[in-house]
Amino acid sequence: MTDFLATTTIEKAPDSPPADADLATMLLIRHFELALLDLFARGELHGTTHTCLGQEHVPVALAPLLTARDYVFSNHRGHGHYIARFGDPAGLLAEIMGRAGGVCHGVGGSQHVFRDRYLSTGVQGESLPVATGVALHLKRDEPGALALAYIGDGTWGEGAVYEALNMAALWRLPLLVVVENNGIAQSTPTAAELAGTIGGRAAAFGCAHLRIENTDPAEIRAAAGPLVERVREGAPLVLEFVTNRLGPHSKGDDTRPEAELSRVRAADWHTRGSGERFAAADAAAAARIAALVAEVAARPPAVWSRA
Ligand SMILES: Cc1ncc(C[n+]2csc(CCOP(=O)(O)OP(=O)(O)O)c2C)c(N)n1
Repeated sequence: MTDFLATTTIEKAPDSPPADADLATMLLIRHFELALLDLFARGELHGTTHTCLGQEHVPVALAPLLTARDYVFSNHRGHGHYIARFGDPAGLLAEIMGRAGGVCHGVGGSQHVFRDRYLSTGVQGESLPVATGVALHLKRDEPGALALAYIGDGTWGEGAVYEALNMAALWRLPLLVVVENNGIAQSTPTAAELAGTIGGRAAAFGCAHLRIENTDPAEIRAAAGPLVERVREGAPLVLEFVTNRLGPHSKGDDTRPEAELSRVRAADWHTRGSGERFAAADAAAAARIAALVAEVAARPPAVWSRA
């Protein structure tokens, strides 16, 4: 096994807040998600949602490593993936609220969003075989572009994940698998459902694996950037982020003991944020989202037509 294939870990960032632009997007996602939970609690949203509270840094770190030609396949916990990719909280909020201006005219909702080369699904593991097929197309017809698929740790329980990785590795496809390992799948701790490690799984297919225990987007990019460039040349990569799921699985369904919730809150990047720069950016993001919620709530319902 070469150094390139070996599992590497980059560890915790210092507690200083990220650079301004990254911090602003992380906070925008944070307040977007908090607003959604609030809207649900007030009975103003229907259906369901899964927030990415605690995981905001992941798509923020990756966004500048991607180009417009790359495909992104998101999952049920995808609001941050979308906002980091497009900088469009208004289109997503309108989509989730079923209001005019929704990115899919209100028919996609929280989990099924389609825009340009971005597609999300609520079906666990569904996206990886699709991303692998797209990666094959890219290799043949658009060399240099890649397909990224976000999955959770629990999604390694889906056989389709292994079939996809096998083909991607065999055919040397530009596939980037981003694992948000938050230590839990709905209500099942990872330790109770996953034998071995995610790095071991990547190694079994001869894929590179980078494990990231860091929430600073710039540090993450410095470590992951060169490996992402190799993905473009046909070296599939499993990027594993060790994260915390700060909120419930969806809305109000958190079964974790209080001690675990306290640990998760203490480790959260937002809890650890401090200083005037952080406080000012936090207040600005909260105000922007509050204004957005009021503005979108006042819009007429979304209308979808097949035309
Ligand atoms: C095929 C399939 N089975 C079950 C579900 C129900 N479900 C939605 S999310 C989830 C847990 C996902 O856990 P993980 O992959 O770790 O992601 P996380 O929710 O922690 O981000 C389950 C079981 C589903 N959406 N799709």
